[in-house]
Amino acid sequence: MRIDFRPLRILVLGGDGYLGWPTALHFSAKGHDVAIVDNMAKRRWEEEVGAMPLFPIPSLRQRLAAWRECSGLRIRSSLGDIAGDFEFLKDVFQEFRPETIIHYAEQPSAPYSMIDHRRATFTQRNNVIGTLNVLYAMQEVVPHAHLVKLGTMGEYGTPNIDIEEGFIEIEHRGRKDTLPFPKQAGSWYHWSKVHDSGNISFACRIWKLRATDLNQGVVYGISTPETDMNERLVTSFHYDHVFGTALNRFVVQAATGHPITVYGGGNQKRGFLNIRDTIQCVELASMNPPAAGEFRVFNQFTEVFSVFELAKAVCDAARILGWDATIRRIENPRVEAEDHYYNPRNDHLLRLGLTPTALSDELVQSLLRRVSEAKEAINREAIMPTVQWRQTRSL
Ligand code: USQ
Repeated sequence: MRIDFRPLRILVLGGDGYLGWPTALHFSAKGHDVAIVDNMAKRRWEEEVGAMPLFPIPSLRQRLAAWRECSGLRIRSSLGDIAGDFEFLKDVFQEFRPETIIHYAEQPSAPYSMIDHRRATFTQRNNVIGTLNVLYAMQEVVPHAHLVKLGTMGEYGTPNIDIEEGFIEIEHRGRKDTLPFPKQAGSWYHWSKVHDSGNISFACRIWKLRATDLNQGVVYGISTPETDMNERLVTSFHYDHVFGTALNRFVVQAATGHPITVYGGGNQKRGFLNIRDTIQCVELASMNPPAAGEFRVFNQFTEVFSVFELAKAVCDAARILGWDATIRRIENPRVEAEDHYYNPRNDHLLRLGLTPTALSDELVQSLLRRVSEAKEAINREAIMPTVQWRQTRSL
């Protein structure tokens, strides 16, 4: 489907983060009226676990000033905690009256949620209550707005059947129904997203809200057209064992000569997508809103790889550059299936016009080159995993 342009008031919750920042820039560049809400929590969690982004990130105020200088465009911002301060959130909604609310404002790391009891309960309180507050504020202030919520493919786990998009038609004892697809999440973080999905679906049913739950796979990459405009517009790229995602970690490991850390056998499969495709998907969802009362679920990934295939792709690309990269299978700190069937569907976004960015040698090489520019800043101490699913303890 084509994206017909109509400028919208778009509120990006979590607009200072890895995905929130480039999303806000993209919608602003497209001519939408964009506002950001953030409480800078991610920056605090990074300090807490000693996991700083690869490239230094200016303050939100400095980033927004840099965007104004580079593009001539203004993005508004409000600092506050959507989970802890409902009145603040309602005030923002009342003042900005968003037509689309893109919600990234959650604790995004599975390992962080598995550190200990404090982080587990924090993750669920922060994520579940934050989303519940968004639903209540929508219902009271902007009931016609469209909620675009970042969920995760990890909600489904790895069942031995094809993974549908949110729902499955079931025949049971002679009767049929379309029911939510079974959820078998693999961390307290992933379960927080399951609880969010249930709450959003219920809010759509009782209040006729409209929402799209984007069950996203593992994102990789750093470059978007807007963040590439100036070094002060860079997004927060993590390679540490708490906030770094698989491919981003592997690229940094290869660039520093650290063996690539494949957890366990490496046959665990996941859906992956480039950061540019995250933004493409969020845009497609935003420009094609659901009907009032509709709760729809899109699976948001472009390709499926096993962890070992991913490690091998990085290794091969590094060798083409003449770097000496190796793969090391280490004991899996997580509890997850390592040999399993995996066939998730992603038809909805393709039907809306998603044009996937394939993981190629060139793409991995350009990521490797980009990361190696900051080689001196890489903290090798942050690479090996210390959070154990079987035995959660403090860092
Ligand atoms: N893995 C390794 N080696 C590493 C890091 C990870 O083998 O050094 C493996 C993990 O065991 C897992 C897979 O790679 O099987 C993916 O791990 P990840 O850390 O890249 O991703 P995950 O913890 O699942 O979480 C990330 C994001 C989260 C998002 C999720 C999508 O942090 O916000 O929801 O990807 S999904 O995985 O589809 O649930």
